[in-house]
Amino acid sequence: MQHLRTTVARLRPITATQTVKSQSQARPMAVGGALRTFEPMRSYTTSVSAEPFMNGTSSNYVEEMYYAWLENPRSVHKSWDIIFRNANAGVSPGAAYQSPPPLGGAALGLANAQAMVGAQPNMEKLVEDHLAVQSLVRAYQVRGHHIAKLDPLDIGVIDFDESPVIHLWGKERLYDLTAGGFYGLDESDLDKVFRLPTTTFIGGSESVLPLKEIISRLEMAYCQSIGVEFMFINDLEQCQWIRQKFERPGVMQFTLEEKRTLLTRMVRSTKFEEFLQRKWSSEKRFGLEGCESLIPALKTIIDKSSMNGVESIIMGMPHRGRLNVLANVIHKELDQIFCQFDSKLEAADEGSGDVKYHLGMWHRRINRVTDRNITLSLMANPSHLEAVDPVVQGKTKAEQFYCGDTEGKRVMSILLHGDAAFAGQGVVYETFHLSDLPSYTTHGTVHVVVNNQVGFTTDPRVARSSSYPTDVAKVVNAPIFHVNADDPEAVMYVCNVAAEWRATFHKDVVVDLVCYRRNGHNEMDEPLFTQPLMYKQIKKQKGVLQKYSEKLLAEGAVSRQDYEEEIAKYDKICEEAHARSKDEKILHIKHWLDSPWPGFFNVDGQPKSMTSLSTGLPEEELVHIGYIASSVPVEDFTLHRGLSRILKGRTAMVGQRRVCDWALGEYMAFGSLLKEGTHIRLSGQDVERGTFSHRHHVLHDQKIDRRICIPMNHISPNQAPYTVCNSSLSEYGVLGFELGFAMASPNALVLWEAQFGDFNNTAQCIIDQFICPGQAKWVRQNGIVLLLPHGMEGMGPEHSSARPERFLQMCNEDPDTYPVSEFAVRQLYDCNWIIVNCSTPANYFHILRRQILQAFRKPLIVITPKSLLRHPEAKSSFDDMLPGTHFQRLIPDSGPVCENPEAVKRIVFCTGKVYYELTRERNNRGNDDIVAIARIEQLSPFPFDQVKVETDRYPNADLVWCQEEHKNQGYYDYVKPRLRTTVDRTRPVWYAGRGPAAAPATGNKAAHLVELQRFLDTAFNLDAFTEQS
Ligand SMILES: Cc1ncc(C[n+]2csc(CCOP(=O)(O)OP(=O)(O)O)c2C)c(N)n1
Ligand SMILES: [Mg+2]
Repeated sequence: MQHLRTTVARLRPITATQTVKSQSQARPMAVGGALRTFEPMRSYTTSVSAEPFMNGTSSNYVEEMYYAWLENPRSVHKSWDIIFRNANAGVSPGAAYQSPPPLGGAALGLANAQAMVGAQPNMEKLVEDHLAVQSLVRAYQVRGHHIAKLDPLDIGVIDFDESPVIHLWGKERLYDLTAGGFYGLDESDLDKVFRLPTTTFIGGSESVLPLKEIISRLEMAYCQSIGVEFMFINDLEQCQWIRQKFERPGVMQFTLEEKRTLLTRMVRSTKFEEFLQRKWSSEKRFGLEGCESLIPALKTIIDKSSMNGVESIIMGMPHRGRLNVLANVIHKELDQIFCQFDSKLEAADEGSGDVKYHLGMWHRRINRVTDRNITLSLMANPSHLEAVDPVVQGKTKAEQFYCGDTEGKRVMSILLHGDAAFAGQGVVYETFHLSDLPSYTTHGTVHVVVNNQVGFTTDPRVARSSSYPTDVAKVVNAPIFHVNADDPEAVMYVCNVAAEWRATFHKDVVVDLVCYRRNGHNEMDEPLFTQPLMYKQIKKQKGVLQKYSEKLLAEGAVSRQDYEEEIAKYDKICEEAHARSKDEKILHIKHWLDSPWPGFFNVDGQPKSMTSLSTGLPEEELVHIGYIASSVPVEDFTLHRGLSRILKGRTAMVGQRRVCDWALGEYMAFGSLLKEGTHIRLSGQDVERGTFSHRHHVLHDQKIDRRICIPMNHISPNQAPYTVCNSSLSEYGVLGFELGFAMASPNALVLWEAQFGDFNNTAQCIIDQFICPGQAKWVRQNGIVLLLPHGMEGMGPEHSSARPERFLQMCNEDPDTYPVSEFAVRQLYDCNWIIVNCSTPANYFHILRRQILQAFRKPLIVITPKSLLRHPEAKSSFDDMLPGTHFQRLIPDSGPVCENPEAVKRIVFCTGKVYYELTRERNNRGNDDIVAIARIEQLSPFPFDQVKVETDRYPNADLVWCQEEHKNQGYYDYVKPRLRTTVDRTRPVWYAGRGPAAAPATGNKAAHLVELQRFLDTAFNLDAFTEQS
């Protein structure tokens, strides 16, 4: 909250009124050359507002126009000019309107108007005073939050230098008033009665109030423990809604029952941390001390949302207060939490697990306030702050999708943030930008910021350039409710409003809990090293529970005995759970699962089958889907001619040649899975057409704007829906979102395609923190598919490499051990992810189908081609896709080398597109009987068994790994030790490829071609390695 550049003095808005006033003070305004005077009292607030069209939201519009007219009468339409002149001239209500003067009669009309502007001298002052009141109201609405008492420490982390916080009735403010700085109102006006504008609700049932009362009510609404930021919202209905919520007199009153519930929640929140501190004083837990009201805040949002019909809430949050949220919001058994502090617990599940303040949780229970079922899940997350935000959104979207909740009425998300992370992490912005996109919206998220005014050891003044940590939310017009977290009733109030806002408008909203952090970043840290003054103040600060209980005791809302009993009761609960936790000898990470998949596994949590099924399809089905892919299955649709040609080409491939190209292979896989009931969601930048204009899953009518056709949704009447969506230009946010979507159900094929593979690195955190180790850390599987276009095609260093080396480097397989178990399935089950680089459309088709047909889920990384999309040889016959066929982990050479394998001098192993360059070169050289080429299609898990078949088949051949990527990139470092392990280190493995380099590819096309030819020469030169051997 530093740099609050606007101050109380700056409560004065820069409005037309102000400009008018300064101008009118400098010199009287002229209308049509004559001096402008004003009629008394009949002005704007009376006669104009009595015009029949001056009601509801139109009055705001008219109001703006009136300001503009005051500044320059010519800036509005003539008819309005006349209305305002007449109104000012005291024409009776309803009579101010006159038809505009005829063209050419301007002079006459003006003369009349001048005559109508009577000589009633007090009018100007009256109008100005009313406008001043209106400006005052607006000033509080816009900037009241600048002087609200938001900081429990009152140490002004916000830069209040130029902003004397002055109470209205204090001398300074009166001075301010009498100095003429307050819109021209002065002390003598305080008892005058003013009509309230329609843009305020402070009057309740009153339409007029004395100025003193107006100011007092505005102070109550906008300058106490709540600071409301909303006037930037460009929707009048929404602004009015918020005004009502905070301005209506008496809105912040609570029943005795509500106060007691709030106190109980505060007791639990506070005493939970105290209990942990007592028992494990030297353990890190990232406690909530200083923001204990977070717990009642969340519970209020949940209660209110449950009341509004929400049945499932998906939450994401960072470290701070996480254990408390698990215990007191999600209701994780306390003994399960406490036993996490026992370092002697043995891990029972597979995987390496995670620290206690990262684990997730899923729990269905009855909401006590509403008596309705509610499911709460807290997503497991890595340390990387805010990374979980898009994942939560994706999972929420998926749950909404699967239960047909198209408006977000039954499923919603809550995201918690730290102040420093919310302001600093770009993924927050990326996530906000998904919030209103048709295929990504979750229909409103409630964001809660634990704003303890520090990030680790860093002050806000050096951590962000915005006034508040929450400014990022303004990009989506989300209202922001700042609240002093030491005022639990105010916290409860804003949380209620936030939940109602979400239920009413289905848009994001932010609650900024302004608080402090009683301890260091964690319980071991010494905060005085870096925040000495802040922590001197914190040491003096009474705890919020103490303050609130004193308030309720003083009010008589609770008795001391009841209060003490409540504390004792919770203490007992904690002690008993602690005793039980000592019996726990084994840590079950499965108990911390955030996304169970009921029915997918057998009762022991194992896959229902470990066999490898054929992924082929009957010919009729291939033909049927192929024809859908070649057609426009709706009437009267005008297709682009170029696209008609493409579809015709597909028809020919299906009907005459029985072959698939890449796009058709993908179509066959998608179409068949949809037909079998699997939902498919393909998301990424420009995926609908395909970056390389090969896919065309969404057809656009060339004559009717926005009329589209998705043939994939016309495959069969009972098929599952197909979602294909161009995403926002984000990788981190969108990949996180799709990962979350894939988490919700195993029965969906969720794919994210990078525009070019290299862009995956802006989503690195999702890949490194979630996709690669997700199962190991959180025992949850995920079948997300990443399609990463890749290939050295002379396009320069960018757009060439999907960085396969990075994915391969993160595989959990041991390169030095030849696996003994059954390969095809067991290896897949044991791996952390699958990495493939298919060289044929048929293999691509099979891998996509296998992803769903296998009985467990693993992330699949597909290194996809670019030039192969149209390569004449990169076509597959239907024969390779029929029943009985399946994904080929390795494609052996089936040419002349098979006739006399003993005579083969070399096996060149390769993967992906370079295969076609190798075969072309081999044909040119005519040595296809002595050099075999084998394609490794599944890089990870490595097909040791099938590689062994090849190396055994050609006992006299040397082994070469050939790749088009540079030596320190691509696959070489991954493949070499595995090849060596396969041949038991009896034969060397030679390298043919580009040399090591810093960049993925040269920017020079000629150099690219020279490099290509050079490594092809090496690959086929049988003497190339003699000197090295
Ligand atoms: C992406 C990322 N960068 C850095 C860190 C290291 N880190 C952990 S907590 C923290 C400070 C967070 O401050 P804030 O968001 O205000 O939350 P608080 O700890 O104050 O509750 C930092 C920098 C991290 N966890 N994630
Ligand atoms: Mg912080």
